Amino acid sequence: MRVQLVEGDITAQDVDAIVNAANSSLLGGGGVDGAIHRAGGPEILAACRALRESRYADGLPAGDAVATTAGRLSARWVIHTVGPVWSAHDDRSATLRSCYTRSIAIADEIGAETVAFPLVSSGAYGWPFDDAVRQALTALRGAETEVAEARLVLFGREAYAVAERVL
Ligand code: AR6
Repeated sequence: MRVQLVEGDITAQDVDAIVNAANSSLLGGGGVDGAIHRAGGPEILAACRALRESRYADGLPAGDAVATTAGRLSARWVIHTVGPVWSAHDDRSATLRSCYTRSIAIADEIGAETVAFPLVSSGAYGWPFDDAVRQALTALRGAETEVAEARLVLFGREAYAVAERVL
């Protein structure tokens, strides 16, 4: 799998699947989650509600991932994953890497060949930016998959510059 850094808005990526940095409720939020629901429209929320009424009555656990329609986005699917909240005294990095590897496994299941990721947990969930990039790249580079391309989408020039330095 090719892994590359891209600067931009994840909702504008021309890929088969877009990964959402959601929360366990799957019912929307701010940041990248809000942007994806706004751009994709109400079909995504309806699909998330259906998941809460069936497989994920207690919510989607941190580190796991699940796919829904992408509504009116150009992607076919949104893969929702839930990052861990940063903790200075508890190492949750395996859960963060699992967001990437589980999302790639879901992409394999649905047949997505190109997947765009946001930098999970690096916003509202407070993960230090450099380390969030490091965890993402470690997880993606180690993944065994049929996915041809994973794009890590950095929001803004500064975020992109920092990620490039880490790379
Ligand atoms: N495209 C790409 N990246 C973006 C975009 C965008 N349109 N918008 C923001 N980012 P966050 P988290 C970047 O907070 O830390 C939500 O409320 C942003 O700059 O979206 O995993 C959920 O519902 C940051 O680097 O996700 C959860 O409650 C990165 O995306 C909670 O936030 C992730 O920031 C999840 O927090």
